Amino acid sequence: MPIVSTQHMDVAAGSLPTHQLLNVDGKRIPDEELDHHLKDLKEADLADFLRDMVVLRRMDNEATALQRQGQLGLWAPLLGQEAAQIGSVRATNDDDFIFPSYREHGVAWARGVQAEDLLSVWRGAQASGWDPNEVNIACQQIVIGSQALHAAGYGMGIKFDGGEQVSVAYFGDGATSQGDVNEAMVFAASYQAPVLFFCQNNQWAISEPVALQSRTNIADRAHGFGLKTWRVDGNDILAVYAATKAALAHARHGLGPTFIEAVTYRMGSHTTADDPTRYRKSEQLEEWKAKDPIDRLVKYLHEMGADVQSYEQRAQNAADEMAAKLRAAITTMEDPKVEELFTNVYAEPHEPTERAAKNYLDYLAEFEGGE
Ligand SMILES: Cc1ncc(C[n+]2csc(CCOP(=O)(O)OP(=O)(O)O)c2C)c(N)n1
Repeated sequence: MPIVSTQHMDVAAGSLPTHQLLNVDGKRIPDEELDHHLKDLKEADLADFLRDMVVLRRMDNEATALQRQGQLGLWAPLLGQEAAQIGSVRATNDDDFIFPSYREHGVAWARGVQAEDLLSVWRGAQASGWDPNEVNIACQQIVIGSQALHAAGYGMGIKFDGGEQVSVAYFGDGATSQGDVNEAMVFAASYQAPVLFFCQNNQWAISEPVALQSRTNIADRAHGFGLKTWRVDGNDILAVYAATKAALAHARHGLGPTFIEAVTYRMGSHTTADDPTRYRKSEQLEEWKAKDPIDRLVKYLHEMGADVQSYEQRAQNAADEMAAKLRAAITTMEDPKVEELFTNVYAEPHEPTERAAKNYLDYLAEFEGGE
C-alpha cells in the first residue's frame, strides 16, 4: 500500500478557532470563552489528571504487550489520546451516560471499570466486561458510529423525562463520514436533545488520513447541523476539560446538542493487527511526540511551582499497582465455555437459538476431546 501524502489536499479554512489553553511548552494561554470553566480546578485535580493519564498509558502498553504474548486476541491502542479521554470524562457527572467506541479505554476506566474487566473482552473471555447501568457507560462499540444513534436516542429519552443528565457519544474522525453519526446529529438537533458528540480526531481512520475524507475541519461538519461546536487541541487537557464542561452546561440549560472536535493523534497502530509504517511517515510521529499530552501537563505543573516529583511518583505507583493486578488477572483468566456463546442472545427462552446451540455442541462432540 502506498504511503498517502495529504499535503496537496487543501482543507478549507475552518470557521471555528482551535482552543488551546496550554501550549506545547506548558504555558497557560488565556481563553475568554472557556477559562471560567476551569475555575473549580485545584492543583490536586491536575495531579489526579496526571495520575489518570500515566495509569492509562501504562494500561495501554501492558495491553499491547499482552496481545503480543498471545494473552489477548486484539487491542486498539489509545497512545497519544490520553488527554482527550481523561479531560472529557472527568468533566462529566457520574450519571451522564456515555456511549464509547472501541478505543475509549480511558473513559471506561475513569468511570470505574477495572482494567482486567476491560481487557477480558479483548481476550474474548467475556462479551461485556461490565454492567453498563452500574457505571453509566455502555459496552465498547465496534460498529463504527452506531453508538451515536444510541446516544441520540438516550438523549431524547432524557429530554422526554425532563432529566438533568447528558448523553455522550465518543467516536473518531472517520465515524463522522458514517450515516449513523449524521442521522444521530439530525435527530439530536431536531429534538434539541441533551447530547454531546465527542469526536477524537486522531488524524487517521485505519490507513485513511482525515484530510482525504473531510475537506473541511470535522468541527465545521457538525456546525452545519446546527450544533453548538468547539474545536480544541485534544492534547491539551485543560482545553478538553473546559470545552466539555461548556458543552455539558449547554445541554443542562436545555439548549440542545453540542459537538467537540478534539484534535489529537493516534501515536500507535490502529489495532495490534495493523502496521502503520506501511501508510504513514515517521516525521509525522515526531511532530506529534513534541505535543505529548502528559509532558505538557508536567511542564504546566512545573510552571505552577508544584511538587511535580511527588505527583509523578504517586502516578507511577498507581500505574505499577494497576499493571501487576491486570497481568495477574489476565494470565490466569479462564476461557469461557463454548455454550456461553449462545447465552444472553435473547432475554426469553428462544427455541431456534437453543437448537443452534445443541447442533453446534453435537458437532464439536464428534471430535476427540469435544471442544
Ligand atoms: C460500520 C463499520 N464499517 C467499517 C468498519 C471497519 N473499521 C473499523 S475501525 C475503522 C476506522 C474508524 O476510524 P475512526 O472513526 O477515525 O476511529 P479510530 O479508529 O481512529 O479511533 C473502520 C473503517 C467497522 N468496524 N464498522
